[in-house]
Amino acid sequence: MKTASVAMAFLFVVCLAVPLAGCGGGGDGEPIPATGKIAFTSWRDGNFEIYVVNTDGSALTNLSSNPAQDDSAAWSPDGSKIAFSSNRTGHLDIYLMSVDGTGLTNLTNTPIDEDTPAWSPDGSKIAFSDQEGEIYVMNADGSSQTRLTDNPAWDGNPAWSPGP
Ligand SMILES: [Ca+2]
Ligand SMILES: [Ca+2]
Repeated sequence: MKTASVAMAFLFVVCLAVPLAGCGGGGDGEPIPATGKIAFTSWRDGNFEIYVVNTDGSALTNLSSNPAQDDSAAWSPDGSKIAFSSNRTGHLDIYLMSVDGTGLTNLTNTPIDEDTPAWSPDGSKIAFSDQEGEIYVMNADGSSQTRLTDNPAWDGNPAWSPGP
């Protein structure tokens, strides 16, 4: 019991000292940890917007600032970008922006609705669903959109596994 306690204490100290060496991710081949912010959707300015806030509640920032519906924020694994859905062209598309709200890119740009982006762990691909209730995957630059399901029932809300 005592040995286990000492071992746990040692592990705790090691994790504090070298947080990138394998205790919390970020080592070789691992995704860099998120930047300590929470992205969420808010109606506080009269329409859906993507906001980010620090985990202590400070530095609340509206990243989308558009009268359209902006929703379903998803951080890239390296913490540098946010994928989200917006209907600013009249239909929902999957967009990408930097974490400061710049560099907005429409990844899907189709006349039907796409929503609920989900990143692959390596950040190279994004899964999403469309208004027909099918699941798709594409490269993170919007290329090679591929439908994964073909079912008369509704399929949605994709979630990517962290490992193989
Ligand atoms: Ca909006
Ligand atoms: Ca679309």
